[in-house]
Amino acid sequence: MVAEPTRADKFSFGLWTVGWRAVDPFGDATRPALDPAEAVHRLAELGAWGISFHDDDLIPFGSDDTERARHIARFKDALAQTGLVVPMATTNLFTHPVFRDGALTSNDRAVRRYALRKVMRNMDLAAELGAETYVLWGGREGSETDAAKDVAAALDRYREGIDTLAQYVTDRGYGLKLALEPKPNEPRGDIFLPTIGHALAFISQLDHHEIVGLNPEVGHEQMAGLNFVHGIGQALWQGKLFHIDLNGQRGPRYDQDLIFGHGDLLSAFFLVDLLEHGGYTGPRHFDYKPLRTEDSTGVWASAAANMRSYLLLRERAQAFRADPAVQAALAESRVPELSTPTLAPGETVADLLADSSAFEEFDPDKAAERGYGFVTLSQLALEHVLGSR
Ligand SMILES: [Mn+2]
Repeated sequence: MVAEPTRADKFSFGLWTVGWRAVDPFGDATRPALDPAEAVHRLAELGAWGISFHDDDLIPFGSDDTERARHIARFKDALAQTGLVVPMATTNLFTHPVFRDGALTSNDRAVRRYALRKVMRNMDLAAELGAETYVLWGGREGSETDAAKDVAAALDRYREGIDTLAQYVTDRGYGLKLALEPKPNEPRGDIFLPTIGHALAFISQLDHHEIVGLNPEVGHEQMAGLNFVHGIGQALWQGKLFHIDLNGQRGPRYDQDLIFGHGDLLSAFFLVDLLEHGGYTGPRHFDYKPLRTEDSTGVWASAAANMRSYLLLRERAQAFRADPAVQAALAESRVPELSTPTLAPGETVADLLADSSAFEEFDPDKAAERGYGFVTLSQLALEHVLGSR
């Protein structure tokens, strides 16, 4: 019996997910606009804990101050009525044509200055609503032709932009941490900071690197053909998994934003296992798109499906870890042995060189004879996912 979602599960959704009207490059909207206040109420009824938003999701672009205040007040009322929280907010730096060549890395300096101000304005609202994380997805930061961009200059401006925003957060005393979201392409032909690895390396170059981490998305790494579980493993290892976007993707193609678990199911299983047992305590945030085929009934069914998929996989991961056959297989595969340091406590390079058992007497042919038993382990995982154990 799988538990129903509760606030303790920390499930959150982007306002733009359930609110997606299903406009795609080939077709018009298939669904009416969703009132943000209704989104808050429906998600709360389904057992969600949080909601996130881009500035323009909540306050239509171009609203005057009076309209802006009205939209914010209605949203705050809905939050107060339901108890839903705002763990994260972000900025739309991609829809308006002014961002056609990017925002923080646009060749046009005036656009870069405007983009910084647009982010800062929404950071004020994020802090007011109690958000802990501010996400920056640079969807338009990139190019279609290598003639268009001086990459070193673009990275200089990207670094300047992120450091300026981090300085703003610090000066204002906001508790916000910044989380960069990598993506390899779409909408730009090639996007800067395309993968978790690129973004981690970029963060190491920032003055304010301590408050800047990552918001990796399942589908974005899989679009690049990469192993998302390994990427998340490294982000956790470097203390940089500030937030996560859960969804589904089937291989390197356009950004599908499927329901979590509806893409690479085994990867989703190992991801949940890692998040639940690897020390991640942040939001379980869904960034997906309800299928364009669906009406509003299907939208809410898809929101519930994301949470149920996660809970089912969490239950399966717990059963996998508790299974004595799995524990025996892990030991047989020497998985725990990888946690033993290669050098003994206090052992020096000289000690290693003096240890004839490590080299002179070591028999590589003998050591090569034994298999690792990973097939058994992998099959046990599959059987747990399929519910046969
Ligand atoms: Mn996506």
